[in-house]
Amino acid sequence: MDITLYTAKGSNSSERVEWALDYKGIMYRRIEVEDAELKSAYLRINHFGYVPSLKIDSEIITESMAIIELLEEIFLQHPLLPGDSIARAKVRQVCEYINTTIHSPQNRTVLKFFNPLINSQEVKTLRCAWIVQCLQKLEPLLWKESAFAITNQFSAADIFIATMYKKALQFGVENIENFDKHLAYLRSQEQIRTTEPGLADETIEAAGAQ
Ligand SMILES: N[C@@H](CCC(=O)N[C@@H](CS)C(=O)NCC(=O)O)C(=O)O
Repeated sequence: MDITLYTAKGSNSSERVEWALDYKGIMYRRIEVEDAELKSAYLRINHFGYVPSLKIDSEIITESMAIIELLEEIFLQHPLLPGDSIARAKVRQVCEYINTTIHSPQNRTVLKFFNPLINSQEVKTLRCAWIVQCLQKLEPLLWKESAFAITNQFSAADIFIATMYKKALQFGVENIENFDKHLAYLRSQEQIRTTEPGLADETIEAAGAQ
């Protein structure tokens, strides 16, 4: 199978897919789309102008959740959705909340549509406040059975939460204790840590900053 991931620098939704691909040990080509290309050449790949897109042989699939579900169906190794139906629905519930409620209104095109005059500092402030408020709402549903978000296994829910929380930290949100603990727990597991997108770069940057 010939697989290509179209991503962009700093793309939260693409990181989810990248983590899923790497965690499952799937071979793929990674193409980083430049900002200007999102509104030009790349529209031939994804007419919404969004990343991620995944090309599987001649088919192109968009939407991170749909892509991860597809990977889960094709590549059975290292599952990211639990076998039990209720547990699976609970994982999807977390993913959908993050994808549709937390992430969608932060999309640049959405923010600009509703407020064309919004400047980048206002965008950042709004995004931080929204992420923190929503993560706090999500918190009571998490970590009931283990230090993983749902059940006692790593799942797509852990990926969606950790990538969203990392984005919040990059924007300057103050640390939230339980989300810090979650991230630290994930990083204590070798297969999860070694497949986390950007972690190697962060570690190099942190070492350089000392
Ligand atoms: N619901 C979509 C969201 C895709 C999305 O919002 N992608 C952002 C990057 S994280 C994007 O391509 N934005 C382009 C832009 O803002 O111009 C998914 O899960 O894939």
